[in-house]
Amino acid sequence: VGRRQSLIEDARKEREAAVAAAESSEGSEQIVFDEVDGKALLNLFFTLRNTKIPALSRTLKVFETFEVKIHHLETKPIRKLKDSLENLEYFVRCELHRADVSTLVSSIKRVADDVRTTKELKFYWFPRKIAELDSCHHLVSKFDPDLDQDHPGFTDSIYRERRKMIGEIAFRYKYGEPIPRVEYTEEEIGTWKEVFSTLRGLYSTHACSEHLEAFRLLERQCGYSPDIIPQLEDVSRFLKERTGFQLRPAAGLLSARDFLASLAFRVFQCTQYIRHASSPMHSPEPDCIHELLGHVPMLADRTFAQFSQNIGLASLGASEEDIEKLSTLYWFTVEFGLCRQSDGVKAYGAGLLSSYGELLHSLSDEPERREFDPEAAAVEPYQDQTYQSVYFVSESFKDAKEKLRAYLAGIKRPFSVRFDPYTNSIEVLDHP
Ligand code: HBI
Ligand code: NLE
Ligand code: FE
Repeated sequence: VGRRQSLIEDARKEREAAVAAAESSEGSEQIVFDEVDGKALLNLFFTLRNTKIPALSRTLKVFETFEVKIHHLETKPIRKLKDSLENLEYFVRCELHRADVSTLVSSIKRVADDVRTTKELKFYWFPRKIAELDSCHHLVSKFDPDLDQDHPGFTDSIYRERRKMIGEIAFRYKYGEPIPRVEYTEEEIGTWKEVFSTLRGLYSTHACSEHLEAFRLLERQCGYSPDIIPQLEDVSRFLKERTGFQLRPAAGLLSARDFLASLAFRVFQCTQYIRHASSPMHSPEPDCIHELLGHVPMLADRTFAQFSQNIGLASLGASEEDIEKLSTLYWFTVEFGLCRQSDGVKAYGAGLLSSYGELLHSLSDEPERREFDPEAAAVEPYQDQTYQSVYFVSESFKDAKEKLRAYLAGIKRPFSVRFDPYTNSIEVLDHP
């Protein structure tokens, strides 16, 4: 079972749990409406194409008769297939007694044409303030060492205990607090040292220039070295100064919706535990090696930071299908992206920069390399147990950012969002 399967299961659960998913009754004869405290909230659409002049006032009279409270009334030009004449469609959002709904609708049908009703177009809840990320830590059970028999830590009770302890930090964490420090054990530092030293040797030939540059800064300013596992609080402060990104502790693999939502606020959900000592060269799940060596240096780059935030903003309140596409896109760029540079193709994906096994594989003759195209990358099947067989190569971050922007602009949502950096909050602009 790949991560994709788990995401689908997760999506199904979320769908069931969600207060209401987008729903519309276009084309159906049925009357649909929302009910609140015995009142009906009705969205009514009609045209007056076959009726003569005082039609609108006659229609409104019907609303008056039923003592309907009109919340909103608007008109929109439409073109019906049958006649090429332009018509106006009326949209009325109103409130009335539940018992009057069907009589009202049939009375309207007598004076107006093309009458239809829709439910309120609802969308998934999403955080609008940065502190609301405190409720975005829904974990997926994938890769849980307690539940996954293939996890290298499954039979290691000491490792599992350790994961629980470190995970507790994330569950208790509230926005604004300093991230508690972890005193890593000798064995954990040993794992870090092995991975750090091997990767450090590969970066000059395999990592993109942006990663190399940030890595030098992290060594100088943040104590990156083979002997010390950096603390998230220190790294978070470093990033805040560079690009405004900050870290918050995560207990493991989060739902794609929660994970992506945090990016909208320039917050990166960061695991704090380390991979099992028995598999240093590759871990299928994120761990602090992956975050600190793969993600953090990239998030210190301005263009890349903006790229990441843009995916996050597009994910807010998005449909299940779009979340799936955005996380696949994230997978083939932020996690496993390659880019062309003056001295050849290099890695910028964090999943490559934190796994010496896959870093070597990605730039060898084995895998297929394709030109980055968001439309294609968003639907390319991927697996998360071992190395990828396909990688997407970008011209540059700027180019990738432009292509992504064009792709994201095509995603439909009944509203648009804007991040306000002064208040760290999301402004929502409703589309009629
Ligand atoms: N959660 N903590 C964490 N780290 C990730 O990298 C991560 C995640 N949840 C979902 C996820 N990545 C993928 O679905 C991305 O493709 C979005
Ligand atoms: N495979 C990566 C590593 O070993 O560091 C982690 C990928 C997390 C998505
Ligand atoms: Fe990652």
